[in-house]
Amino acid sequence: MNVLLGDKEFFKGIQKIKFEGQDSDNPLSFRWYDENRIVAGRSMKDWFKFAGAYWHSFCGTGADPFGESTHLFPWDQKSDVVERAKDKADAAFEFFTKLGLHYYCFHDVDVIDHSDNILDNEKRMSTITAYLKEKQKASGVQLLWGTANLFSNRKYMNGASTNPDFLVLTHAASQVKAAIDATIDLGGSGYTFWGGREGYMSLLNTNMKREKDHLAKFLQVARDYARANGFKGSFYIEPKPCEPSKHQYDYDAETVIGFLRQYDLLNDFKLNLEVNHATLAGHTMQHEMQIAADAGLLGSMDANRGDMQNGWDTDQFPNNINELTECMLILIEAGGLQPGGINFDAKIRRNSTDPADLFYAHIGGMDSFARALIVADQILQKSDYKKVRTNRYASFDSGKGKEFENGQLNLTQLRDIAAANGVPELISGKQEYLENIINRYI
Ligand code: XLS
Ligand code: NI
Ligand code: NI
Repeated sequence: MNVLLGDKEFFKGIQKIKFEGQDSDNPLSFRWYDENRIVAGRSMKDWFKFAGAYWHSFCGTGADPFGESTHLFPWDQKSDVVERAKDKADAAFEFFTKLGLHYYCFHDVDVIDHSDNILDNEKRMSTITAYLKEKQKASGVQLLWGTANLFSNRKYMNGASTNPDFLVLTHAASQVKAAIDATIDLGGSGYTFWGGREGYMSLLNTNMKREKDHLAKFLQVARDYARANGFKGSFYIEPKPCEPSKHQYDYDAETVIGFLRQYDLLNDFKLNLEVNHATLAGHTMQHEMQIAADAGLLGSMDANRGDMQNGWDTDQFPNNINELTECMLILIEAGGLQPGGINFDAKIRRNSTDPADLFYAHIGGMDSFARALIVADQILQKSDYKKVRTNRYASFDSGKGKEFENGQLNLTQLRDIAAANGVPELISGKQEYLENIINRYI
């Protein structure tokens, strides 16, 4: 008997997924992701710290506004709350172990059902935390980050920490406190805030300034509580512009950075960026990553992709090598995610109903990242991609350009330089040349 699986096995017939290389015909193998392979000075495992998302993989039933569940989970059958939660944990850890995921992430309500009773919920959370701790110990799988779901319960329909009703805010606080306790107890390296309903549906009934002040206060007290209780990890804000609210205060990376600066939270909070949220905000993921990296706040990442034809958060598994290669260029140049990893905040489709589908989805995502990392490393080592970009700014490297950068020239002096030097030449931005480099190394 396998000690990890005990007497139950949820993904029967699926063995540990191995790296078999590009020539393998086995769809249940990695073709690119070879966890110990060193790329740009670090193992793939360390670059990525891939994490499973409890909510999509073990709770997402496939139900949509038009239809009932299609994912009928064998771990969701028992009537006893704790027994059901343990079955789910068993299934989750069986999956993480078979796939070779060394990390996972959860919301409080993913790991165990919650009721309307705060005391009851605290008890439930500590019971399941003790169980998860055993599972972590037996498998070596670690908690990347924890979070509280402050958006599904009906009491949060007007927001959680930005709710106009103070009592609702206190309920959110009770959940965050218990989720932070669980995260600390499980040795989590991060704690995430995604503000699903922290925003508004209509400005007609909203005092935006007051709501943002409340959000900041809430983050401050959560931070203070966690630090006082020994949490050394990073807090993350996960930007998203809308959905479910019309407008969310954590709109995009730049907006969140401005907010963190305004409320003096930059020392404790970093960004957890998500691909599909970037595209919803009208950006590329590359844009969001570069903004965060430039601010030293590239903390963690939720991997997925949107649908080109639809404007919502479809959370599909990543498979676009071009897009990921551009992201990996930024990741390598930034020195990686600090201190987070890559969480598969992605869901298999409603009609993907074979137990193996969850494996295919993750294998595809992990292989896409691995291949993109290898390609990006080749580009950085072998091509003149970096040089082309650096050279565009050469006029600021010395002489008057350098003086300007150093703040040594005033507006009149700048005018005089223009008058003395004539009309600027047209200098190509070489976009297509650079785009071809990406494709060449793929
Ligand atoms: C929803 C978010 C959510 C967060 C965690 O769009 O991506 O899943 O990652 O609360
Ligand atoms: Ni997410
Ligand atoms: Ni999302």
